[in-house]
Amino acid sequence: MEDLQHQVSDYGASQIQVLEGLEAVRKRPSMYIGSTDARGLHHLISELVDNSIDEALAGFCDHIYITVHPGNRLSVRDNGRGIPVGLHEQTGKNALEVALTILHAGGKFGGGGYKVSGGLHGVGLSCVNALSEDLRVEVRREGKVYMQEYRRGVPETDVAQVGVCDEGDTGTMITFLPDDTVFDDILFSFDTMNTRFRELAFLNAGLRITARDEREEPALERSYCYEGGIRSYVEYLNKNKTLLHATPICFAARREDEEGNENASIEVAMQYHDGYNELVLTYANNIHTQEGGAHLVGFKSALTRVVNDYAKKANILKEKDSALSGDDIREGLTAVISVKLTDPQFEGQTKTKLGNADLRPMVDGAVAAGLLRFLEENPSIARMVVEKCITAARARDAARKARELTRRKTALESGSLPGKLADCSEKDPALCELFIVEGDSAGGSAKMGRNRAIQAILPLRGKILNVEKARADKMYANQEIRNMITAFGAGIDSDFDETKLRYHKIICMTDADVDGSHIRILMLTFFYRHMRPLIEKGYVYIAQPPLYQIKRGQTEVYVYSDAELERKLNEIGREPKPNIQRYKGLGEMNAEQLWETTMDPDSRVMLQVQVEDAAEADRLFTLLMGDLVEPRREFIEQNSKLVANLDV
Ligand code: 0RA
Repeated sequence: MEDLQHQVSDYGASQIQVLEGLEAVRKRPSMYIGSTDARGLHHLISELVDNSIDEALAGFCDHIYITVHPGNRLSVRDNGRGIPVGLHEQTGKNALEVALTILHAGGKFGGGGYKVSGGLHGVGLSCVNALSEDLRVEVRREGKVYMQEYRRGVPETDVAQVGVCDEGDTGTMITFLPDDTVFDDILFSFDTMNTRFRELAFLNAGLRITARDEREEPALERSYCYEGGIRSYVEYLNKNKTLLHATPICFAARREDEEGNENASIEVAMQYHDGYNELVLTYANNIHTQEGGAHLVGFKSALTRVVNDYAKKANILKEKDSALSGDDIREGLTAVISVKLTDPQFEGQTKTKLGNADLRPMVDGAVAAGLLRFLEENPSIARMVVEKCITAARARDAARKARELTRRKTALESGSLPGKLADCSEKDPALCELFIVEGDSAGGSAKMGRNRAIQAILPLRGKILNVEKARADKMYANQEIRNMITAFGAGIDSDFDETKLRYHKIICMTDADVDGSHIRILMLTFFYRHMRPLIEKGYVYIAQPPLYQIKRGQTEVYVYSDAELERKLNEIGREPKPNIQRYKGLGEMNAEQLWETTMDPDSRVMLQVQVEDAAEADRLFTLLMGDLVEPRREFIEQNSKLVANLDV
């Protein structure tokens, strides 16, 4: 009797804890999933998929299915062992219910092994449950099918057996509807999720991830599985590049503790191309370590040391020459470093810097040994790589001189701004906007139509230099580029200083045609490659001039897309026939029209450029600006997609 009472009161206490826990998540969702915008919404998918990935890392699951159902209900299913079902001693509840209601319980009982969900994402299943209008979990284990349903994190039913299945048919399926009273919008983006699924498939060789979008008719399906793992990832990233060697160079190593249990594994794949950009992506337990850390430091130090040693030994670099810098050696390099470890330490501002110091010598050792061997076994490739590094060093030298010249010149001209710039009178950068306008004639209208207090205009003549195909020294010599650098006032490359930026809105205003979109891409490429904080911090915008003017009598309305034209015409009626004018260029609008439709802060529509994913952005810019003409044309034809791809 006493015992029973004890149990009952324990149960009561744990029940209250659960409700308090989930209530906390619902009250402050951003504390648990970062935000309640599109990013937070997609975080819910990661929470579930990460648990299934953990099951894959443990070696029990090789296929994950994600389905978006009509109405934005989403399910994640895997063929792992299935979340345990049965009495959970500590709480007296079903273990499955515990996994779904106790914060951080999700995939964590068991211990040991590599875990994604132990990293940033560790808030688990219960968090998704708390933020779902409804959720249903189905587990297949030991020939039985179990099910439980929830509303906003509260059980609607007990865990119950609802059927039977084959003994070998095991797994977990979770289906949920995000709570529309929590999220700004519950629209899942199939593109956004697939970018992550592809990345996860690269990082976990052999794992298959299949995604279906059943909101479309017919349904869309994408399936990702790469037997080559990160080797395939590097091949994918380098797809539209001209390569210096046919296949990526790969290294791997593992480490065990005293009992012989593996506690760390590292994998590296790298490949040089003939371009100028460096792309080194690092991961720890499948989490993109944006701030780098021990694994990146180990890789860089080994690479710099080994290439210098080899270059001297092979007498390509002479005794008197100065050593090649790490930057020179990484020019034109694409690399992926993926480490998995049992106790990842995430540090840094965004908790994406790997802290485990012991990983540094481990990665250094594996890369040094593997790379030296590769260079010695492939002397002709080795010579090409070293010569490319030497050229990079010379170009960097020339660029530095050119940059110093630009800087000195600016100083001599006593801070003078480009002659073509029509500046604004306001001095507080937070209030200032700079329109970069295609063509002198549109520039003229913009100058006349603007609000002089806060809006500055910089006209650009013709196409600007394609920086993707020019080394830095040539870039600094280009007048249009120099005008932008001086107008922005914040410097460039390693000198870039955001605090000196003269405008907090930099707005690309180009025609709504193929040339306009090309110029816009050239500008964005320049910003992305040489003033990346501009894009990362959201200072760059794309103006949206209207496509049509509809006029009837004294009324004029502007519309910005074909779909909107259709809608507007239905709204106002087609009789008497309105006059529809299609704008081909900004130059066709007078100053007043340009202000009214595109520049007036109170009524304009602008797109903010955001690049969330470095890998995708790099691929995109290579694709757009690189040597291969075919994919570029295809891209320009579907230009509207750029916006979607850049997530603006
Ligand atoms: C803990 C123990 C066991 C499986 C899981 C967690 C598990 C959790 C999730 C979440 C999504 N899919 C999952 N698959 C498995 C297995 C315990 C055992 O069978 O020995």
